[in-house]
Amino acid sequence: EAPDTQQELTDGFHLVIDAMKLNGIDTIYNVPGIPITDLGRMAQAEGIRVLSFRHEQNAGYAAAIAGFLTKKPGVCLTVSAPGFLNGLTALAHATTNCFPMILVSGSSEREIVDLQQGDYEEMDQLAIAKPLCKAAFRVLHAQDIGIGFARAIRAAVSGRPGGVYLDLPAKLFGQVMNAQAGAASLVKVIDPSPAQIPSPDSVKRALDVLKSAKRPLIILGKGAAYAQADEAIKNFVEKSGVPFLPMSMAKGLLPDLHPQCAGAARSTVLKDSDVVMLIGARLNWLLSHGKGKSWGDAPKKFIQVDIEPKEMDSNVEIAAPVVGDIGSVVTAFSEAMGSNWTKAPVEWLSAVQKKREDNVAKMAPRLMNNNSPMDYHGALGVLRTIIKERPDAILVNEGANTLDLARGVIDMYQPRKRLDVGTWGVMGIGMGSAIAAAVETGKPVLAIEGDSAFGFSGMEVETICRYNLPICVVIFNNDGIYRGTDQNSAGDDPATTVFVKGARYDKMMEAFGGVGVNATSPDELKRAVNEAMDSGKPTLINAVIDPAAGSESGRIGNLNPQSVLTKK
Ligand code: OXT
Ligand code: MG
Repeated sequence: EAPDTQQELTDGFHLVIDAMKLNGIDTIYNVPGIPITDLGRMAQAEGIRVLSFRHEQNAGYAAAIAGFLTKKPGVCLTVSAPGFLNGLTALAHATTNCFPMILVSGSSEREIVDLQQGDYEEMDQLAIAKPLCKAAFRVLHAQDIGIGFARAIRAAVSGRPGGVYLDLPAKLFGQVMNAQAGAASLVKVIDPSPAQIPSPDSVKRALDVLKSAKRPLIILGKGAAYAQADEAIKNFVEKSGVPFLPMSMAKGLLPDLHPQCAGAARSTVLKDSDVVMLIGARLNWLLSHGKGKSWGDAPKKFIQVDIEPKEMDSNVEIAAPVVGDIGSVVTAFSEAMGSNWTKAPVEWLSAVQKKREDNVAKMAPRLMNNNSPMDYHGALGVLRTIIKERPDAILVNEGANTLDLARGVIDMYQPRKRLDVGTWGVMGIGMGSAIAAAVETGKPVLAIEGDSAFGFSGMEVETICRYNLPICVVIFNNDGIYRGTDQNSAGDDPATTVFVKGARYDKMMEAFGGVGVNATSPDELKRAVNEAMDSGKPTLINAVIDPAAGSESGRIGNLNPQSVLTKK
């Protein structure tokens, strides 16, 4: 009798796996350990791709960017307390950036945790996760696993996407129940992020404001890239004839070389525009909150397209708020514009194009710089050509100077190909993002990393080698944070912002069987990157950059607090 009964039972492990499979979750980014080691093993055996990382934060950043790339929640799986905490930064990052992600964490026994009796890895994880994510749930009974996952998935992707925490206490995995009842308890989430159609009044109001403009501007944020409404956005932007400014991760949504692109005329369009339409972009610090010096003195009207009503009027008055999903909104705009919409004034577009050409011309000679050691522009000049020749490759980018200069120098040609530090400017997204990009898209990845930035996730080069992923990491090695030339004026310790001089990061890659290259000139760099992109072999290139080349905090040095007492 025993074997038959066994066959009719299922358990928490399998219900978790079945719930994910039923909802199309095919990849898990994790670090194994008690109580989720077997869950990972079993999930792998059941056909889910389970990628094991060296640190949960990197697995979490991978899940977060997987959510951005796919519009499905990226799943990160961690062990209790310390593993959970390691994953939490990424969960908060996902929430801040509006990426759908679920942090699934094993946890210790409720009865012991709640009485604070000192369980193995004791922590009230649900309470700690709550303020850092969009929603947090705990499942105590096997029959609720289906509902628990359904709620987590819907919370992550509906409305404004974000991070969700799902707490699974160890005991849950071993709970058994009737297999048929178990299967019936699972929930397939129907239409997880329903279209949100904007009200016709709001569409009309927005177009009336846009029509009244003499110098209109469209700002495309990463929300617009996330929407995967690429054609609809392109149609609207082209029909309007309005110059557009892509935020960092919206670069390539329309190509940077598009005649309406104002990326290389940023200061001018912010200052001189009279009507600004924000599409999936927020008026946060990256846009100087929509006010102050960078926005000029002339009066300005804002139109804002966002799925989150609370985003409106966050920093300045929004003359025309349009609440809806971006695909539905821009489609409604194009329809309401009809066939005889008057495009934005050509004098304005010409003025923007003139400024753009001036800036591009100013930069051009610097990109040819063949110095050794390299400076940023010389090194980025060759990488820019490589992306031009391989527009479907994914570019991952972090650092300070390495980030800010690469953003300006490297043109993007396709949507969702540029992945970077996001809203928080967080160092450490590099290897997790690169791994998820390779896994989710199958495309080659070029990760351009400051030497400091790389250090936050560097151990994952082993992960890259282990899964043999087509990732080429280029480290802009200038011996430190911002610059490698700081001196400690008061003792023998190295200055706080410098690293070992002449470090050879390429050797790290060789330790795990990948290809390591030390590149000291733009020519060497070009050859090595092309080789890596052609071969698809895990590669790390130590690009030797002049330690004096960078500037403090890259383009955002103004954010460092200053006192008259310490002013140099
Ligand atoms: O129009 P104007 O004339 O103004 O010109 C603009 C454009 O029009 C023009 N442009 C072009 N010209 C010609 N051709 C082309 N194609 C072109 N395209 C544009 O160029 C200018 C500039 O354009 P841009 O960049 O668009 O405009 P701007 O004014 O810069 O925009 C403002 C911002 C705010 C939108 C933009 O700057 C931005 O997006 N910035 C993001 C900055 C950011 O997030 N930085 C990361 C954080 S910095 C710091 O915090 C660091 N830390 C601390 C730390 C962090 N972050 N995290 C954690 C977990 N712990 C600690 C650390 C440790 S950075 C860092 C490490 C740094 O060292 P590394 O070794 O890694 O890096 P290196 O510096 O290389 O050594
Ligand atoms: Mg550096």
